[in-house]
Amino acid sequence: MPERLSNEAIPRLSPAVRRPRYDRTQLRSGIVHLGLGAFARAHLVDYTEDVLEQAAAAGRSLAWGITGASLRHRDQRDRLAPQDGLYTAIERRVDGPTVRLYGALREVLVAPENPAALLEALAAPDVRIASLTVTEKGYCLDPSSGELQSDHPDILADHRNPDAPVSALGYLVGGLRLRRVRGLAPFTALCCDNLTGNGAVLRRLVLAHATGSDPGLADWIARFGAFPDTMVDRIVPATSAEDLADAARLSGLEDTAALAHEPFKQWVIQDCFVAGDRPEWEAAGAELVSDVAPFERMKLRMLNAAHSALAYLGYLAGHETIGDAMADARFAGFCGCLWHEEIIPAMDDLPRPALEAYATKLAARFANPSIRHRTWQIAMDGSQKLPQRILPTLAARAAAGLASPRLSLAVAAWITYVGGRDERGGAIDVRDPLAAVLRRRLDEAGGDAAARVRAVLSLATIFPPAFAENEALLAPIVAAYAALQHSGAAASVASIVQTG
Ligand code: CS2
Repeated sequence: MPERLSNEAIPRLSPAVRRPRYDRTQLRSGIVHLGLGAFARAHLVDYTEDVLEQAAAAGRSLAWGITGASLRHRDQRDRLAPQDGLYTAIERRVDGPTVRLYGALREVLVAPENPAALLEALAAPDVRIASLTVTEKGYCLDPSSGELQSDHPDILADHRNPDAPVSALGYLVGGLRLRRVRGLAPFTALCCDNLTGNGAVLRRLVLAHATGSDPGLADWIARFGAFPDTMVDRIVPATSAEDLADAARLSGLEDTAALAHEPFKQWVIQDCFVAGDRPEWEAAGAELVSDVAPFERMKLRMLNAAHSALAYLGYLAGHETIGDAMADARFAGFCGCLWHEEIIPAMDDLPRPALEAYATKLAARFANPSIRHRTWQIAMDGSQKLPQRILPTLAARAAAGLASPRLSLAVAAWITYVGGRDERGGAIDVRDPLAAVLRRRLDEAGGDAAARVRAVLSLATIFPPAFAENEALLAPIVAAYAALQHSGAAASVASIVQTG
């Protein structure tokens, strides 16, 4: 067993590993990040690590270190704390892997163990940004309307006990409350999740949450706070045993917090921070813009939509990863048609050549065989993802009188998936906050395809009110659903590639 990664062990890292080019002992936390999954550690931390290196090279202070916080589980902290917050990331390039050691993470908190410590961290004068990757469901919003679910158990718990919140929103509001009392400026709340208008949504949710307990605080946040929109992009699968073994082999040290990611990364950020105070992320390649919406629409409706479509259809057909699905010519062809025939034509406000070029790049990223991104992982939480990934394109096309056989098939595949049985009759481990509701509706609807589809599409928290009433939307989904039950995902996918 190799030595465990830690500050002391750094000299024994393999020389090939790129390591922090700054003095970690000088780091101060300027950012508190909520939701310390692999994505944030391969994206926010990656950009910030570059900023810290550049600050050190220029002789500036290291004021943008990161305090990470897990809102539920202790596992990230348990892996990272014995390693002094250090971890390595494997960049899985087509020409072979490279490894980088990240030092930007100063400490990791586990909110339920000590809520006051996280609230204090958020209220620290040095902290100017609270960033979040808590996944779609972490915002306690109604996916269809984007409004706060004020009867969500976590929100009710926050109101009962504001000094020991449960939700991410509760922590943001609690941290802002302390800052106001102490005469500090608010932090900028930086949403890094795949939601449409994510900054505006977060602002609305935070204000709704604060209004519920303290309208004066809500006014203060509305006046002085900032909630930039962002578009975040990097494919970072959940770490596998193989990733950990590769990290140990490549770095020479044991690292239980290692991760693997693709080479590509993109971050588009609306440049509106409290007092303009933010890291120079543009020096690390981020794009600071005044309007994120076109970037975000392109990413959610092309990358994430295709991801979800491939996840449900691929899973049903027995493909373990997106790469496996893309290695199947039927699925690669389907994905190409999905972009070129259905999604791109529905984004007529964006330049067609840029969208075509984007699709070509996405196809190559999805096909990267060294990225093992499981269809099952992406299939999680579909009820929270479809409303921003697939439904707007479907609705826009229907309004224009256009058929969308591939998007309809994707929705039908999701309905099949949440039904809980794969094509070989095996049980599917469906992870979704609405899994039980969806399953009940399907069971109650009986065996008729139209009744089953209608039972799901009439769920107002996911679908806009008119969705299930619109025959032009409903009928193709019912037909695709029936075809999936009859001939399976691979045949359904292949048939649409041919007739497209
Ligand atoms: C994926 C995303 O899990 C999912 O739903 O679609 O995590 C995707 O990999 C990222 O958004 C890529 O930036």
